[in-house]
Amino acid sequence: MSETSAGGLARRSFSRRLLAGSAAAALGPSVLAAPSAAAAAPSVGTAAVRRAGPGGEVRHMKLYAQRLKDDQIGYGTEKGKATIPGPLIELIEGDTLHVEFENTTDTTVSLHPHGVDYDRANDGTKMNASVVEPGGTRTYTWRTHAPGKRKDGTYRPGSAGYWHYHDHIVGTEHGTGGIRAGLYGPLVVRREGDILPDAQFTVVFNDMTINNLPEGPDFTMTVGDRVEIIMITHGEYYHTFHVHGHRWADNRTGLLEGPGDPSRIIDNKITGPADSFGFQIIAGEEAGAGAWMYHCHVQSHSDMGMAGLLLVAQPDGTVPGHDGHH
Ligand SMILES: [Cu+2]
Repeated sequence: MSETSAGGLARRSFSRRLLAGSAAAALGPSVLAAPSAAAAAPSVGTAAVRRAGPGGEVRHMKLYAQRLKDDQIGYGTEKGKATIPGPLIELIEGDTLHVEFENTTDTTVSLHPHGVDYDRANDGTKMNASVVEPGGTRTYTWRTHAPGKRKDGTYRPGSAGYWHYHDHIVGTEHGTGGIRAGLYGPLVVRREGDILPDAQFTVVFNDMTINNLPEGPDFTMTVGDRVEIIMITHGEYYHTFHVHGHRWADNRTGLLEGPGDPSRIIDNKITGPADSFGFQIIAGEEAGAGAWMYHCHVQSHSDMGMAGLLLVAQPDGTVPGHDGHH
């Protein structure tokens, strides 16, 4: 469908089938929008940013494990609507989340989070007797906390970060088969005052796939949008994550705190199994509208399909230099 890139390079490895449906699924629903996010309209290209309100809420959600086509398995917030990656779960430091998890598959599955606080009963492992048999339901409880000082005067980190969750029992007691099949998803914990994005996309390097697709999904946005990328790696390999035309700060939020913030600015980051990070960009800032690649920069990996596009549209919806299928 698309013949050449702006640079004239044959888009051999980018001749992709249209993956609009998959891309939409990859975005996933933001199941737990931050409280202050609901009120204000997205402030695209304006001076005002929206910020996370205070934490401390007790939240509840339903999550289902479901078999999908081609031996894949996914998590979803509604029965029959599982996606790979699973739904984006967002919390603010201080929040508690109760996940009522139902296993609609024919195999024992579980839910194991990274980054948040949980006790043995919520570990999601066979060892700690917290897996879910076929047809079973279990409520997992995750807690989070703000940073503070311990009694001994040392500093205790908060829970904020770009984290993720995954199965820990399908195939092996490490969930190797479940992760391979698609049982994983993003988990974002914000600190009160963190800047909220207009749009969010999750990219998971899983073995040699992105989001269990043979070629990476494309993500559509408009110039000036504050876009959050949540990047997770699973599987057997190390990768490097690179975005064209945009850069970010290599710190917790991916954003600079001020002109003196010493965080290194990068556009490429090495990432290994179970690593996760995230950042925000202003779509097309300095680069302009266009089709901007994101890809693994291990050359053989990108050549084999570990690449997709950030389709940064102009306000009229067109993407200059792109074939216009979107
Ligand atoms: Cu790679």
